[in-house]
Amino acid sequence: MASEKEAALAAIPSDAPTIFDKIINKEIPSTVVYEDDKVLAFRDIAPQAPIHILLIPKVRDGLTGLSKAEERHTEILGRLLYTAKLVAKQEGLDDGFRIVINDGPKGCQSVYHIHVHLLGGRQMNWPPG
Ligand code: DGP
Repeated sequence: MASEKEAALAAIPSDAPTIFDKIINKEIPSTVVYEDDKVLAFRDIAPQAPIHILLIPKVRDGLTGLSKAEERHTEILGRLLYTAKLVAKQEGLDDGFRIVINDGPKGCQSVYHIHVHLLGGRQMNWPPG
């Protein structure tokens, strides 16, 4: 299986549908931990921490990555972060957690549907790799 870095370098940034559309449409299984009309949160298939959850907007609306954000996206961006806090609480991450948004090849992004990583359940280090 390719490393996350290899997957990111192999990924072609584009507006094409991604695997996350299939997860949203329940065409492929995922472990959903939170869902509302705008946001879906599910466990990462390749966890980098005991708790590793991805939060995504159900409608991408051009937001393939954070670098593509426009004024109209501010509401969903805020909602993703607020939902990350709710899910962190739900997961019992009371001593802290980490939020990551990878962007572009150098940011190690492999799926071009914006997503917030919520990581927790272990001591994090700094700086990240
Ligand atoms: P990034 O590298 O920031 O683009 O993160 C993409 C993440 O998506 C990566 O941590 C692995 C995860 N992922 C990729 N495909 C699937 C999948 O089919 N199911 C789930 N649950 N996660 C996936």
